Amino acid sequence: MPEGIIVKALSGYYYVKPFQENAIVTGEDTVQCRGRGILKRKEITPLVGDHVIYSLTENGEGMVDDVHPRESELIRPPVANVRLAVLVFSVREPDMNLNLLDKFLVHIENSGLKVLIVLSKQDLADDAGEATAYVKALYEQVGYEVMVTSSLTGAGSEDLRKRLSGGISVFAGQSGVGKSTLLNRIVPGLGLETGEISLRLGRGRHTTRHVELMDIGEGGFVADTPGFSQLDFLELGVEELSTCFREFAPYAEQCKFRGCSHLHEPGCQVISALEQGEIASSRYEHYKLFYNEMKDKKRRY
Ligand SMILES: Nc1nc2c(ncn2[C@@H]2O[C@H](COP(=O)(O)OP(=O)(O)O)[C@@H](O)[C@H]2O)c(=O)[nH]1
Ligand SMILES: [Mg+2]
Ligand SMILES: [Zn+2]
Repeated sequence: MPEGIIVKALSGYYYVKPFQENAIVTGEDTVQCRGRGILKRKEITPLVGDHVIYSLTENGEGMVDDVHPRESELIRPPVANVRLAVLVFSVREPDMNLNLLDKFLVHIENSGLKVLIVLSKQDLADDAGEATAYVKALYEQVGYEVMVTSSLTGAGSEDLRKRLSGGISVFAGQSGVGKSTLLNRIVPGLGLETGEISLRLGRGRHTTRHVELMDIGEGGFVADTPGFSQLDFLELGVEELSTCFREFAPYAEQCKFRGCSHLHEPGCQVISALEQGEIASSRYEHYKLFYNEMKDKKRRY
């Protein structure tokens, strides 16, 4: 029986992109499928990103017969088997927002996804790229993969295209950082709306928009979803926050007190690493900020 990947789910239909010889075949048309009753009895709700087995019916449509076990499952956006979270932050317009970047990273660290940080609109840098180079080095030191791109000059887009092949990625980032322009640059003919228009339409419609995987060739699929940017820390316990700052780990192990919050305790090795410049002050400041935000939130319930 044929197999494929669900690229869209809408009004009770699943749109399945067929596989051939067990590889994702891009450029093929999707098959509009209903879910078989047996899935409901097995309590399986197919998700976008699911690898499914389906059969063709007489009317040119199909039936999803079974869903392969998931490698991962994101709740927001609801996508299965995401391999990579791509965080897009522009050098300017809007300005680089490290607070938001660290917030995204905390959230993703907690989800177990791989992360790629893309610093976009490099052509707008007004300091010969110094600030961008600093941010790149900072996050690489922490252990993240960072790419620098410009959709104007095309810099970095080929590397990014290669990085996205062969799996499902989720793009996240503020409105206007250049996500759609970047995807258009990578995939000729994709034709995503960009700029003012998409900004205006995007506002206030975040919750109702459905998720859809874009076929970007060579087995790569991308979900470009604004929903991912609405982050809160509801699911995360304040005790777990420091583990989401991965560069704290080697120091946190050596703190004098078990359950050290790394805020004021004597013998805190995270604080002494900060003082010795081994932990970036922006990262530590954001840790403190998020910690207090989480405490405040708890108090309010
Ligand atoms: N100078 C410059 N402008 C860009 C670049 N990428 C996108 N833009 C502009 O930034 C605006 C927002 O881009 P868009 O792709 O819609 O952002 P999105 O909301 O993240 O999808 C548009 O006016 C684009 O033309 C870039 O690399 N350099
Ligand atoms: Mg866009
Ligand atoms: Zn400590």
